[in-house]
Amino acid sequence: MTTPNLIQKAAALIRDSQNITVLTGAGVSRESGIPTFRDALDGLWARFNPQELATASAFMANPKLVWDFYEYRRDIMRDKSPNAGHFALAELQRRYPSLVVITQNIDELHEQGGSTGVIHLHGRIAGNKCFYNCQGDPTMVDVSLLSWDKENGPPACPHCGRWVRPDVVWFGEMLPPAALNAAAEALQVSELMLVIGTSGLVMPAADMPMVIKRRGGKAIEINPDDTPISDIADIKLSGPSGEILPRIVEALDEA
Ligand code: BV8
Repeated sequence: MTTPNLIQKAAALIRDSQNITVLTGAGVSRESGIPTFRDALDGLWARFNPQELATASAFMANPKLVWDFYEYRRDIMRDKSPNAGHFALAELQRRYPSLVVITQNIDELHEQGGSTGVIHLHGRIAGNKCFYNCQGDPTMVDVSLLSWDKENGPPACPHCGRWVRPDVVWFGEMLPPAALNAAAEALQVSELMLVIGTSGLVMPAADMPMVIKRRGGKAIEINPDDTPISDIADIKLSGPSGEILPRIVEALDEA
């Protein structure tokens, strides 16, 4: 449980910072009802390890299985709404317009909660593209315009007839250069990073708090559990982000 004076300390760090970066993971969407990436999958997906499904080799080996895995997750995400944590981050950005949200999440709840300029390191599940980017990287495909037999898995690219895939970054794939460059630019000038709802296991995102620390900056972690980032955080706020972030915003108004 996070004590009030830790919240006050976090608020003081925020007040003293000019360029704040925020790195979020699946935990920030947990209170919206979206299971985290490493939450146990349920139903017919319970026997799968998401990390093994989120790869190009798994998709090439069994395009229907991987396509259906993302359709399952899209169905879960479809009717979910931002939670108090997303709204609090948007309020923070209104007060500190130079604040940059860097997310590992493939949902768009930050945008729906009012955050702007969100950097998606791992893509967005709502988008699809040609697996071969046949018209250039990325060759986005609007599958709502296509009709295909869903029993066969992914639709065919309307340009080249080969597979369409979700517009997310799979393990072993490079992150989108534009997102990586935008994140690097933000990290270069940031004195403070809020690290929220990530297990800190996936590179290169998980190294970003260290980039800030190596430059003499500070890190605040918000997570009910301990992670590799907890060891380097200047302040560790243990608890759900949907509860802690609004308390931090409130504390900004106190003396
Ligand atoms: C790359 C999109 C260069 C898909 C994701 C061997 C071969 C190839 C690569 C590697 C290798 N060894 C290492 C690598 C690099 C690899 C990597 O880091 N692997 C790790 C696992 C060892 N990284 C990559 O491959 C990256 N690319 O490095 O390119 C390269 C290229 C070729 C070869 C080498 C290098 C690409 C990584 C992107 C993978 N795609 N997502 C999809 O979602 O299906 S990553 C996936 O994990 C998630 O989507 C998410 O983005 C990411 C991190 O997960 P979290 O967001 O942290 O979620 P998690 O469930 O883990 O944790 C949730 C946390 O929330 C927990 O701590 C929990 O306590 C907390 N929480 C719970 N409730 C709350 C809460 N917090 C706050 N409030 C709450 N209420």
